[in-house]
Amino acid sequence: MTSHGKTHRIFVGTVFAAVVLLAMRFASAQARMIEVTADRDSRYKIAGMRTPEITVKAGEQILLRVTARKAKSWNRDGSIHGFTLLRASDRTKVEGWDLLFKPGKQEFQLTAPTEPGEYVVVCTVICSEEHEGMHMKFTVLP
Ligand SMILES: [Cu+2]
Repeated sequence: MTSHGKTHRIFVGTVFAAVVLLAMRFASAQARMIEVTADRDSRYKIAGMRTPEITVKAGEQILLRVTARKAKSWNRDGSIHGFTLLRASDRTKVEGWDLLFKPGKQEFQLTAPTEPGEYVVVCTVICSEEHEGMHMKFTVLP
């Protein structure tokens, strides 16, 4: 191979790597981050909100960053809280939004429902006698 050909290949390789890096940055910048604590008192918490609730746009990419803390009881598989999205109207589950949390920090890449409306997040782990109260409002805007 001529040195010119080699230089050209290095140049093309560098440009390709730069484009991939830019695309990755763009993709991660596009996802909206939502931080939730699933706490030891069997409550969801969101910083700055007295009553936690989530509002997203239909079809939006979401990065859900969760901190989970053990309450009084947990599942045999080690899950300490759940996070399942239900349609408020008929309490049916939204596909892809049936999550289980382990202790500590974890992240989920999710896509918001495409149908605008009212939803509710519920905990699916019997995490304490307060478990029934572990829910929050979730709104999908058009
Ligand atoms: Cu819970």
